[in-house]
Amino acid sequence: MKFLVLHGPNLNLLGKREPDVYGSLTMEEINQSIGQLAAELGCTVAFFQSNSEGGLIDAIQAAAGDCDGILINPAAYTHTSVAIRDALSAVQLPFVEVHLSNIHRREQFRHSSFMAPLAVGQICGFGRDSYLLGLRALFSHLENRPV
Ligand code: CA2
Repeated sequence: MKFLVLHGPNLNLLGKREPDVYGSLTMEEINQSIGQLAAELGCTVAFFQSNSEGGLIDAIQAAAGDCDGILINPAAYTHTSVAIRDALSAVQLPFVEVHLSNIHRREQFRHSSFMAPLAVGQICGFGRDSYLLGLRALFSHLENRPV
């Protein structure tokens, strides 16, 4: 099984700015943990980060036919992007939406997600563990899926 791990805008700054909100781990360190878990589970992961909507959409489209599912933190685009939602809907790949912070206990504008209604599920508030829990959930979802 192969998964695409997608990071949205500004997540490349993790560990370098605002550690009080998003923690002190860098995106590379989070990716390393995801890679370790993937090896334990026996699956493969590919990583991609973009600060642009188009970059993320191109990656989602390219995942069709190449990946079995997507683990995505759309970052601020969660709350704004119909285009990313449409791309996820078009490729018909199961995906899990993850967030480092608990978006539901933050500002009102972060409470809604254009992607969540299409997702297998959403995990937020656990920092790096949101990604690890998300990968486990996506993996189990696909393993248990009746053929
Ligand atoms: O909690 C999350 O994972 C978010 O997706 C992070 C987004 C935010 O817009 C969402 O509402 C929740 C922001 C990512 C920005 O990342 C930064 C990292 C370091 C310094 C500044 C921003």
